[in-house]
Amino acid sequence: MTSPSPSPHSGSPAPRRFPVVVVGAGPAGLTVGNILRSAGVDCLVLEAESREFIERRPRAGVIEEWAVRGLERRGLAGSLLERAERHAECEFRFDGQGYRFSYTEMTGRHHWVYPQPLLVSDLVREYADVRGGEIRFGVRDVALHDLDSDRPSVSYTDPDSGERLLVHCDFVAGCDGARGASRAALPERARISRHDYGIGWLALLAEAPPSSDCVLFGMHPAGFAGHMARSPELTRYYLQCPPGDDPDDWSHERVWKELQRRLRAADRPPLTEGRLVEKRVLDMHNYVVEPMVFGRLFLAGDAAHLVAPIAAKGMNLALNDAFLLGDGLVAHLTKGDSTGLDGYSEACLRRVWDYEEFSEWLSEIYHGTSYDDPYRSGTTLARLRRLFTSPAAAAAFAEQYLGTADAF
Ligand code: RFL
Repeated sequence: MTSPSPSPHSGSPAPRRFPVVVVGAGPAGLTVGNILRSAGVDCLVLEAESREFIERRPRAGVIEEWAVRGLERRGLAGSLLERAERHAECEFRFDGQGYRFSYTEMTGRHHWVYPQPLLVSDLVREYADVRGGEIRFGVRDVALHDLDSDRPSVSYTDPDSGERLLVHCDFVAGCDGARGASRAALPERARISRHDYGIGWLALLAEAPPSSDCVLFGMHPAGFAGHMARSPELTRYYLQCPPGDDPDDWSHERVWKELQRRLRAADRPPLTEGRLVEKRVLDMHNYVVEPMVFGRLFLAGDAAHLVAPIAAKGMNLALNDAFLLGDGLVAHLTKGDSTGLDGYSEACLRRVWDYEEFSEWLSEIYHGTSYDDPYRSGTTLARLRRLFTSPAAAAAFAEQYLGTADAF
């Protein structure tokens, strides 16, 4: 598991020192950076890609209300509150009918739709341009050192000079996603649990206005299809496909024919079609790294756990980790209170495992009718109908869909 890391070399400029080095400028890393800066704690964010790239990379769009409130409390939700759409319902389509599920009517809570690139742009601007945080884009070969000591360090290759630079710190926040340097630096004692769904999703982004005012889930014998608004001009769609399928086998015509078929419902207009600007196959899997702390390395977001986009939870988990880690680091570094850092891993993992379980449960709902197995189809349809006939089942679904359980 531990891979050899390029060592900082002795001819390089004198090492710099920061209380915290944050690796990765996604939602997790930038939120941690912003929390530190607003408390006057210095940190350095190291990002492998360019600023332009991370501000455009399309991904998530659904943010839960508790996460919006968490951003708002930390002064990070200004644009989001002005521009994001609030959703109150989702719709399940099966057996040729559409069934509306009004979660806001039931709970008073919403889902917010705000594309991840907009959130990342807001967070970078706030961190670098407003709060004066240091950030290096385009860094290469980031390596973490001496994580089990109280003098950890991070080295990287500067993209301009090509020099290998070393930064000493007290803590490393590993926020560099599923394939970053933090995962590569995990020690043997890390336990990684992985679940493969054995299915693929063709993830699509269409230059087309949303075809409904809410998220659509289509359960069809040919496979799942999903519709999620991203903006008035952009819509994300998903099509279940075999894992490892080649996106090039999915022509424009084939995609739209299949989406129209799987999302068709009586009394609903056909989907509005448009140019496909993203088309990639995701092999659906989850993993959890336990614990989320190794010496002075604190993992957050996808670096610690992946949850397939089935329930739109990944960015929400990343934000939850970032709130806990940012607050914990501030308390430790400014007041000597280490309660938050000591309980960090356990506190994050409670929500992580809950969302992992919900993702599995929802996967059976989405995919259960597509296995050419009449028994599995029968139980899946029974589960679906129960959401519309049993108030207790509906309330349990709404709580997990919105992430509002008190237990966290
Ligand atoms: P990110 O966003 O991957 O950011 C990690 C950053 O680290 C950089 N990096 C490195 N930097 C330095 N050195 C290295 N060695 C590095 N290696 C990587 C990367 O360039 C990047 O900038 O992780 P973070 O911050 O943990 O955030 C996680 C979320 O991005 C992710 O969970 C969500 O996108 C998942 N997800 C969704 N989550 C939701 O909550 N709601 C949704 O609606 C939703 N939809 C989705 C999604 C993920 C999707 N894909 C692409 C799997 C839809 C899709 C299609």
